[in-house]
Amino acid sequence: MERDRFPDDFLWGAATAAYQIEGAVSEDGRGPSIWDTFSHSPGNTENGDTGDVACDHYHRWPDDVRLMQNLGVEAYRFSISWSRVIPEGFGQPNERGLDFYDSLVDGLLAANITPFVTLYHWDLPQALQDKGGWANRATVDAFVEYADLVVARLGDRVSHWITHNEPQVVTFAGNLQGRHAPGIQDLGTALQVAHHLLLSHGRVVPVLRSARAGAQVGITLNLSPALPASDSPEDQAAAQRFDMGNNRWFLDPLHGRGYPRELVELYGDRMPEIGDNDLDLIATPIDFLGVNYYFPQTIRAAPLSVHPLGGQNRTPEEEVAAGREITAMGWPVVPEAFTQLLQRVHADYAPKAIYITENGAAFDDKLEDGAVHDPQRIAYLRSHLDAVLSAINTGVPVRGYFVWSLLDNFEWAYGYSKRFGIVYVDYTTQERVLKDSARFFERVIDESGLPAEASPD
Ligand code: IFM
Repeated sequence: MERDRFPDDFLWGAATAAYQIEGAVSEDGRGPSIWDTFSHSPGNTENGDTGDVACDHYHRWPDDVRLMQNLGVEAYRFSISWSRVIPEGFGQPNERGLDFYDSLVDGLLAANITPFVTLYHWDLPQALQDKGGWANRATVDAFVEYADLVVARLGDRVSHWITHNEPQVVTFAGNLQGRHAPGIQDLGTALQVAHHLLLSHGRVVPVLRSARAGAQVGITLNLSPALPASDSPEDQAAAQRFDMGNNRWFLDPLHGRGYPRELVELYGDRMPEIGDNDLDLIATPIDFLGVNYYFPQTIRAAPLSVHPLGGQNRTPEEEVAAGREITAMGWPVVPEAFTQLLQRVHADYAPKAIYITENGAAFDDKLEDGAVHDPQRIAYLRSHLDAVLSAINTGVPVRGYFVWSLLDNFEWAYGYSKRFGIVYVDYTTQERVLKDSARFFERVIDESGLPAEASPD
């Protein structure tokens, strides 16, 4: 029988990341990360925005926890700033940085909110980048040391761990396109970075799992389905290569299949150095796969000189011309692709469990008379939650959903110009205002299902 409610034990959460919300970048001994350097270099972010203050969550976290508690949020996914707890990336730990996360975890547990801790959400300590960053194999060892430290401090209370957030973005936005920190544009470097991210993941899985009986460890991938722009064999092949390069490049090795052969040949001498045991380590079994879904890509064939995968995605204007709604990011709204993606991941890789670790949308929200009416976000959340329910109804083991994001925050190269929160942040006063979508999400949690739509009259 089709269920119209989510399972009783389905977990409802909200997600954030350290550099996007914490601020306090020079406080209590925190060292600089690559995002401090990158955002402070002219021309890298919209309006020159930086994470220096962000949502000031470092000081306001008790209010933010209370806010989640009031909404009925059951789990909170946050990331640890590596350079806050080890300012130089390896070596000397910073006790005051550890104290911050220690108090946050205690505060969450006291509010009955389950912490989901991400170790790496893009903010590599600058000191490690100065030594080659993720392209340097020594960074993998530093990551293991970092995981050891965090587990020693939080592992008695944290049961859910995510090693990396979206290694695809770190790889390509950060090291091929240069639009994210550290701003490198080199395919060989990018592929070496991807390999080391995956290797570091595999190496810390047992470290995190050892923390506590029953600890669950996973990795979060941003998966973007690749839809061919037409039936032509060229577009179909380009879409398949896109899928190999962005989705399967991470999914396949994590599931013991190594890197997709066709691309290994295409990349040729730009392929990374791979140690003898690396692929086995990368395939260390995990307890869950974190899936971040926002939108699919519609791909048409293009010369290799245009894109290393020989494909090009449709522009926002083309998406609109094709009849699709787009968000403030220019991303098309395609909930049915979410169901298909989850079914495909289940069919092809059969992870033990899946958590939707991010899903949400940016729109041009306005604070008017103390309220933020965001019907488009509510519609987006409704249709995407419905898509998750459809996947569950066909047997996909989705165990929870984290909305991106709890708060409006620093949206990387877009600075503060894009608002993803269900809670509006007034950056001049740091006041938090619940958007209508926060009230909607509160009802979803309460009913563990989709509230009936209000009738138009
Ligand atoms: O803000 C980001 C987040 O850091 C990672 N996933 C996508 C979000 C929206 O772009």
